[in-house]
Amino acid sequence: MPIHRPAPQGSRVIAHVDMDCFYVQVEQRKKPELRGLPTAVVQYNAWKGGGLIAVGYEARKFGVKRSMRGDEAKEVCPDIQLIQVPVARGKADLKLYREAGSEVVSILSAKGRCERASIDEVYLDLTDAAELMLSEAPPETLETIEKEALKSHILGLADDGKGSEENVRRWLCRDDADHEDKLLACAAIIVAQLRIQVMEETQFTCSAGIAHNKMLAKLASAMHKPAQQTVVQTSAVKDLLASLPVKKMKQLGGKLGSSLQSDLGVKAVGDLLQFPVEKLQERYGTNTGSWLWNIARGISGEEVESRLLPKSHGCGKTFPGPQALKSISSVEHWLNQLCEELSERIQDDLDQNKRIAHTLTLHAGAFKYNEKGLGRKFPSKSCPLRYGTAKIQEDAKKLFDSGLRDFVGPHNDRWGIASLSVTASKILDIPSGTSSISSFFQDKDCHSLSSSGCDGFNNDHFPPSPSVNKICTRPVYHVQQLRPSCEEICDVHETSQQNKTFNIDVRGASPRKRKRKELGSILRYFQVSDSSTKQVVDEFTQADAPLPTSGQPNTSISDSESYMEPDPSEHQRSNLVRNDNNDENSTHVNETTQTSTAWHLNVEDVDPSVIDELPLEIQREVRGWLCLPKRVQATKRGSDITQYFFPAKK
Ligand code: TTP
Repeated sequence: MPIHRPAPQGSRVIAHVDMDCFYVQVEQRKKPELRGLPTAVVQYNAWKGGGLIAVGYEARKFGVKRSMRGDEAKEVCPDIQLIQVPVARGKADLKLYREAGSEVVSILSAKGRCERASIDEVYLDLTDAAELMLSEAPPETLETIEKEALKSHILGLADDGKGSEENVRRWLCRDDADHEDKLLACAAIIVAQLRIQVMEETQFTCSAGIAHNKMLAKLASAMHKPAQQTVVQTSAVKDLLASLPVKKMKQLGGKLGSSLQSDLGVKAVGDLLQFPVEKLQERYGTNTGSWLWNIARGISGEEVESRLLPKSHGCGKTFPGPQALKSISSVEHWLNQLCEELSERIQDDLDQNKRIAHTLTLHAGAFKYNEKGLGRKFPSKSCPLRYGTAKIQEDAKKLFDSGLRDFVGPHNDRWGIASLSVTASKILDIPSGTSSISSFFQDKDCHSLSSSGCDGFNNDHFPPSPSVNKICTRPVYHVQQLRPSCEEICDVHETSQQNKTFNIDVRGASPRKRKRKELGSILRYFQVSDSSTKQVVDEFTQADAPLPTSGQPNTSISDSESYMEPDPSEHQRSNLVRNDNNDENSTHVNETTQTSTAWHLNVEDVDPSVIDELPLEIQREVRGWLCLPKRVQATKRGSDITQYFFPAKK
C-alpha cells in the first residue's frame, strides 16, 4: 500500500541512478571481447536456450527482449552472445553482480545520502551538495561544464535552435532561474561528474534521473537510456504525468492501478487531477487517497533513506512446469541449497558489516493436482533466525512443513512446488553505544543467535494451533526444578514481547521475583551458570528476593535469552541446559548436563568497558555484583561490546 508522506519543507534535489543492462555489463567487463557485441545473460535453465534476464543494448536493436528464451533471441539475432549466469548449488549465483553493484554504490555515496534500492539502482539526496555548489561555484561561474552534463535531457526545455548542448548550457547557467531550478542545474552537473567517475573506476555506464523527489527521479532515469541523464523541471511535471500511463507509476502496477482504470476511468496519472482529494479518500481511504491526490501533482514526501546495504537477503529458485517438486525429499534438497547460500550471505553481512538478521521467512509457490484455477495459496511462514547453516536448514524445513499442512488441508491433496525461497530480514546493526544497548537487549527477545525460549515463530504468520508448538526449533533451556509452577510459564509467555512460549519451568519464583524480572534487570540477559557467577546471582537474589529453598542458583532469571558464546568446557557445572531434542513437553528436570550445550558468563570474562556502555542504573547494579571499580582500563577481550553478542561460529 502506498504511504502518504507530506512534502518536506524546502526544496530537495534527488537523483535516481540506474545501471544500464547491468548483468551484461558485468559479463562484458569480465570478458572484454564481448564489448560491442549483441549480448544477453541467460538464466540457469537450459530449456530452449534459457530465459533471458539481461539484454545488452546492441542486442535490443535486433528486437531481442528480456521475455525471450535464448533460442528465440538467436532467431532474431543469430550473432547474439548468450552468457549463462554464474551457477552455484544448482542455481544462479548473483554474488558477482551484487559486488559489482556495491562498487558503484561506494562511488555514488560519497556525494550525498545514498539509498541502495536494488542490485543496480540507487537514490541520492543531492540537496546539500547542490546547495554547496550553488553558494561556492554556481554553474555560470564554471570555466568548463562536462559534456556529459551538456548532453542532459531537460524535460520541458524548448529548443531554441542553437543546438541542444548549447541549449542545455544556457539552461544550466541561467541566473534568472528560481532556486529550485538552480538546484536541479547543480545536481545535473554533479550527477554527470559522478557518472563519469563510475565509468572510469568500474567501466560501467549508468543512466540517471534528477528531480525534486524520488518518484519523479525514478520516472526520469528510465526515459533516456543507456548512459544518459534526464532532468525534471518543476514546470515539466504536469506534462510528464499527463501522458504517463497509470500502470507505469511505481505502486500503481497492481490492483490499485487496475481499480483506477476500471472504477474511475483513469488512464494516465494526470487524469487523477480531476478528482478532489475527498473523493479519492472516500474511495481508497485517507492515506491512499491523499497519496493519489499528491502524485497526480508530482508531490511525494518519500525520503532518501541512508542505506548502502540491502534490507534483506533472499535466495530462491523456480521449478517451472515438469520440474515442479513433488516430494518432501526433493523440497528438502533444494531448501538445503537455498539455506546454505542464505547462511553464507548473512554470515558475510555479519562479518563485514556487523549486521544481524532477525527473521527467517519461507515463501513457496505451490499447486494442487486436483485443483483447477486459483486455490488456497501456500502461506508464507516466518520465525526468528538462528545463525548456522544447519539451524537455518532445520528451521526452514519446519516452516515448510507448517506451510504445507495449511496449504494441503485436511484432504491431504497431492501437491507440487513451483518456487521456493528463503529470506533473512529485519537486519539490524549491532549497536555499540550506551543508548542502544538496552534496546539491543530488548530486541533480542526475538533473536536467536544463541538460544532462547522455544517457540519463537511469528504469530502473525502462524495462526495459533497445536501444530505451532510442534515446530519448536529453538533450543530449549531447562532449569533446575524446585517447585512446579505452571503459572510462571504462562507469565513468561504472556509478558514476552514476541508472544513466545518459553519452555522453561521456573520453580519457586515468588511474586517479588517476578516483578524484579519485569524490571528488565541485566541479569535477565546474562545466563549464569558457574560458581563465580552463581555468587553474583546469590547476592542479587538475597538482596531482593528469597532464594529458592534448595539453595540452587536462582532459576527465574534463566528464561531470558543469552547472547554469549557457548563455552563447552563449562557444561558440567551448568544448571542451565539447552535441550536440542526439541521436546515439546520439555519442562522436566534435566540434571544431566554433560551432553548439553550451555551458554555461560564468567565474571573474569566480562570486559569492564562493556559495563561502561550499559545504562547507568544497570552499571551500578553490575558493578555491585562484580566488585568493579568505576572505570577500569584493562580490556581483556577488546573494548568493543559487539564481540560479546556475536553468534557462535560453528
Ligand atoms: P534492470 O535494471 O531492470 O534492467 P537492466 O539493468 O538489465 O537493463 P536497463 O538498462 O533497461 O535498466 O535489472 C537489473 C538487473 O537485474 C538485470 O541486468 C538483470 C537482473 N534482472 C533479473 O535477473 N530478472 C529480472 O526479471 C529483471 C527485471 C532484472
